[in-house]
Amino acid sequence: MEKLKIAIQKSGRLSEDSIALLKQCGMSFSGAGNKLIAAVSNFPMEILFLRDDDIPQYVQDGVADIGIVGENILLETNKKVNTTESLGFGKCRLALAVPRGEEYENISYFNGKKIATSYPRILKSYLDQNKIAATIEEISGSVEIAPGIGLANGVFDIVSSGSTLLMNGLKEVESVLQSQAVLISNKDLDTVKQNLLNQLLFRIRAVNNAKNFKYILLNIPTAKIEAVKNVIPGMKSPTILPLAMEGWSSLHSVISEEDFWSVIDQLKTIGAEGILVVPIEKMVL
Ligand code: PRT
Ligand code: ZN
Repeated sequence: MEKLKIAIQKSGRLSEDSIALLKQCGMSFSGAGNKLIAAVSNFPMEILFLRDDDIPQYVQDGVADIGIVGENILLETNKKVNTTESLGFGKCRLALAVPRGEEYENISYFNGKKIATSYPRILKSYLDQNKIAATIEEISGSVEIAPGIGLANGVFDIVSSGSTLLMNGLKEVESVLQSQAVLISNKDLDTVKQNLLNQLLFRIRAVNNAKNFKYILLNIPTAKIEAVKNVIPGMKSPTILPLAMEGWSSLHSVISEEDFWSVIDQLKTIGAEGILVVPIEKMVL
């Protein structure tokens, strides 16, 4: 039987979330981290553990059918693959930074300057777009130390919390690209593999939808049900059950994580009691 081969990062910032996502999608496997390949026992799938930089190439060449990789790597390697789904983890940005003491007004600062980066392709296209003539110094790691040792005037690197820049006396001056982990796929999957990919996508969406919502249960005076309905956005039709206590009902619904705290506050004001909020494991819409 044909198997869908998925490439994920062997060990690094995307590994844990990639493995967790596959497990939440019901994939049963072991040996992650110390093997090159793991077989999934309950789905026609094989997992290849690779360096993130190599994943787009492997997917383009069909050594892997699909892969999980950061958009930063996908854009930099510029391979011909389909971007199938954004996964919502591994979020970061690619940014330009300069020594904290520098006076910086706008991007023209970089004219005639030298910028150290591991992302020369993305940087070049950004500089070209902005008509900036700067020298790109390509280095493969520890980019943030380049200005301190006199190798460059600024850096173009991944930032997430900003603490690496801070520790190296740098300040972010331009945020160039937002990135997150994405599912990529080979452009010529046969129908069997395309079908398997569709099944996986169905599961990924159910898992990721669920992450954005909570199940809420609360007790409310029956007379206040209309008011509650107005507070919970997007609620089609809540489940309402009478409580043993006269004049009170139990209301069940789904609310989005984003609205969570403001909704809870309003519900309390309306008179809701015994509010329970429960995580949802899967959500099929
Ligand atoms: O060994 P392999 O080549 O597979 O791994 P790697 O070392 O090249 O990559 P890894 O594991 O560091 O990152 C994998 C992917 O995670 C990246 O390609 C991004 O898509 C994503 N990601 C998310 C990050 C970060 N957040 C991040 N903070 N990748 C790197 N960083 C580094 C950054 O380079 C900088 O040194 O963390 C530092 C900045 O972090 P803050 O929080 O101090 O700003
Ligand atoms: Zn890498």
